[in-house]
Amino acid sequence: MFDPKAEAMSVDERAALQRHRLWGMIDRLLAADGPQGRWLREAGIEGGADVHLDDLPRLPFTTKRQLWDAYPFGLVAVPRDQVAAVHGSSGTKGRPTLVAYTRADLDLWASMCARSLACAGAGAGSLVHNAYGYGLFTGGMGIHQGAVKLGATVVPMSGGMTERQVRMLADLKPDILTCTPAYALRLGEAAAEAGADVSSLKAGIFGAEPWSEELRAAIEAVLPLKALDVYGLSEIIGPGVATECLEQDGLHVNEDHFIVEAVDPLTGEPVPDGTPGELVFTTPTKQALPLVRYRTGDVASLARGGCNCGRTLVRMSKVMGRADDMLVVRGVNVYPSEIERVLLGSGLVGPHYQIVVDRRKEAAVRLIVACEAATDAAGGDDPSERLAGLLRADLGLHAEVAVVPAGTVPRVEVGKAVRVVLWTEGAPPLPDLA
Ligand code: DLL
Repeated sequence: MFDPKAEAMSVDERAALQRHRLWGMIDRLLAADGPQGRWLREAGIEGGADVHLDDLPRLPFTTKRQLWDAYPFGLVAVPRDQVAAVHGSSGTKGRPTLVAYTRADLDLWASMCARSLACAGAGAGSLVHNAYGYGLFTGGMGIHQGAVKLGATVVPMSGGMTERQVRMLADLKPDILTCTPAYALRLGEAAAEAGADVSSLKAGIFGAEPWSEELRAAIEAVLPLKALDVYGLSEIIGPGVATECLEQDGLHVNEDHFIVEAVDPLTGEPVPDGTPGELVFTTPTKQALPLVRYRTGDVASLARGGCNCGRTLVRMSKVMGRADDMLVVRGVNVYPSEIERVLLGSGLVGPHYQIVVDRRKEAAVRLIVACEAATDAAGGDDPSERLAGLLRADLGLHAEVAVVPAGTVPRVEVGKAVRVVLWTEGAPPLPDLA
C-alpha cells in the first residue's frame, strides 16, 4: 500500500513530524531511566523539548558493542511483559544481537514491510513466495507480516529445499519473490535446469546482504522479474527500513520512522549527500528498543529529491559493504561488492564467486578470487590473467584469480552468502587453489 500521506509528504511536513516524534522518543528514554536515558543526561539532554532535528548530530552514537554489553535485554525501554517478540541476527560474525518488539513495534514492522512489497508493485491479491529464512532472523517473519498486512497471499517457504521451491514457483504462480539475492540467482538457475515455468514472477525484493548492479543483471537474466533491493537490520526493525521501487533508482528510506544520517566512519562527522558514509539511524517511533543514532557499519550514500514514483523519502544508494568487511590488500581498500562488480561486469566468468584471504603466512597475505568460467566462454581460454588485470586497472587491487571448475563455488541455500573466507592453515577452503 503506497501511502502518499506518509511517503509523499513535503520535506517541511516530514521534518515537523520527525521532530515531534523525536521529542516523544527522548522523553520516553529519559522516563524509562535505563542506560540510554543516562547517556542522554550525560550529553546534557533533560527533555525532548531540548532536541531539534539539527541537534541530532551532537547526540552520542549507540553502537553494537553497547547492545552486546547489555545483552540480552539491558537496553529494552519497556517492562518485560510488554515485549511481544524477540528476533536477532545470526551472529556469524561474533555474538548474536537480540532485539525486542512490543505489539506496536510488530505492527509498525508489518506496515514497513507492506510498504516494501508495495514498492515492488504488490497489493491485495498478490502472491508472495517468501524464501527468506523464518526464525530469529528477521527476513522471513518480517516479509510474512508485511504481506499479510497488505492483503496479499504469502507462501512461507523459508530457505533451502530448492527443488521444492522451484515446484511451488511453477505450481502457485507467485508474482513476487522475496529472498536473498544469492538465493534468487540459485533459484533462477535451478528453475532453468528443471525447465520450470516461472513466468508469473514480476518483481523480487532481495536484500540482507550486499549485491552489485551486475548481480542484479545476472538475476534478471535468469528470472523474468525486476530485481529490487530491500535494506534493513534487526537492530532498527529488520527488513523494511528502505526499499527500491520499480524505478530502480535508490532505496526509499522510511524516514518518518527511521531518521537516517551518513557519517564518516572514522571521524563520525556527517558527510554531504552523494558521498558514501556509514549509515546511522534513530528510531523515534519504536517502543521496546528505541535507538538514538545507531551506527550500522553499513556504507552507502544518501540522495534527496523526489522520485518518479511520487515518493519524497530520502533515498540511499545500494550498500557498498560494511565498514568492517572492507578488505585492505597492500594498502588498497576494497569492498567485496566492488570485486563482484568487476568480475560480473567482465562477462568472462559466471556469477558465483568467493574471495579467499590466504593468511597462512602473516608476512605475505594473498587475496585469491575464485570464480567459475562463464558457461558460454570459449573453451580453453583461461581468463584468470585478464581478470586479474581488470581488478588491478579498476580497483588498483593486486589479487590472484583462480578459475575453478563449474559447480565448485558453494551455492547458498539457507542464510546469507559467504563472500569472503579466511585460509589460515591446512587445505584450501575451495578445491584447486594453490
Ligand atoms: O538482514 C534484515 C533483512 C532481512 C534485510 C531481509 C533485508 C531483507 P540482520 O540479519 O540484522 O538483518 O543483518 C543486517 O545485513 O547491517 C547489512 O550489513 C546487511 N544488509 C541487510 N540488507 C542489505 C542490503 C537483516 N539490501 C545487516 N544490502 C545490515 C546490503 C544489507 N547489505
